[in-house]
Amino acid sequence: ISERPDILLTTALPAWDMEPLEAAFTVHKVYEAADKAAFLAEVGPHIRAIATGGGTGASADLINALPALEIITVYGVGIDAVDLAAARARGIRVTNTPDVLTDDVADLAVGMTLALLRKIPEGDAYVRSGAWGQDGPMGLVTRLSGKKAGIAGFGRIGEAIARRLAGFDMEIGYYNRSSKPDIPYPAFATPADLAAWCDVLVVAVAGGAGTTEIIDWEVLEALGPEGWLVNISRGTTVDEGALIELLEKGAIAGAALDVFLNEPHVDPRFAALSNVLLMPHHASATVETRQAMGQLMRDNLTAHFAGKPLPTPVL
Ligand code: 8YV
Repeated sequence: ISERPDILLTTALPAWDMEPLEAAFTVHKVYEAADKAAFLAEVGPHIRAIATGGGTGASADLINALPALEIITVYGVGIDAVDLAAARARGIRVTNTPDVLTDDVADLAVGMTLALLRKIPEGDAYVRSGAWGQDGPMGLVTRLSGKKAGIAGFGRIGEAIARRLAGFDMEIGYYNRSSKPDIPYPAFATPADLAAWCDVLVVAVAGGAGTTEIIDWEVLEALGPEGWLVNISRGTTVDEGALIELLEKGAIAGAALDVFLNEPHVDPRFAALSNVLLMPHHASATVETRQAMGQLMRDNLTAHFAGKPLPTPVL
């Protein structure tokens, strides 16, 4: 019998995480298995914990294939890919990595907003290609300051984005499903109301069934041809088909997206659009934040197996 509890790792982690994880646990890398079902049939009965990513999560099928499962630790703040009902039904604990990634996610939202309106990637390409010398100055772009930023989802990350965009002298408004009495910015009753008011709509809602396509055709139309969309939440929160159609017709000005419906396999129509800025789900992907996320995930595992209170429980 191993003294190191058996854990199922569903996603590759940096070496700085693997070393301490493998020192404390017997780590089974399901993502490396050629035959996942056979792998699970073999190691499944011993697995006491799942360590998983925000996008990968843990399905009911996976949870139910692991009879000794006690805890699911998510390397990410979003727990929408974990079947919480299946976990709850078996009394399985769930943890995530809130707070440690807030600043970096908010930074990327701001960076993408600036890059989108100021056309920073286009400017870089303009210099590199020699177009500047050949064709003269690049076309004019859009100012950020003085414009209205609408934050859809005013949790920790939404609030951090608002604080930063206020520093760029943007006017801030927000939509949140529950009221936020201490927030100094105007609240809007629906995402469509917020979209109709703002110039830049930043989506920072949690993913999951409750927010699926919360940014729908109506909201995008309300944003309008002078309006910009920024999404750092989940691909599911935006009606992607509607977004692409409206971008193609110029019915919204542009979009900066860090998340997509079928990521990492992004709808190829995005790449054909000139009014989008595309990022590979990178908002939390700094060395500093990823180290903190790995540490917090291990802290939750260690606390669980020591019978101590979990640092960041969801369930
Ligand atoms: C991912 C994220 O977890 O925190 C989240 O919810 O989406 C990201 O931080 C990251 O890609 C690792 O899976």
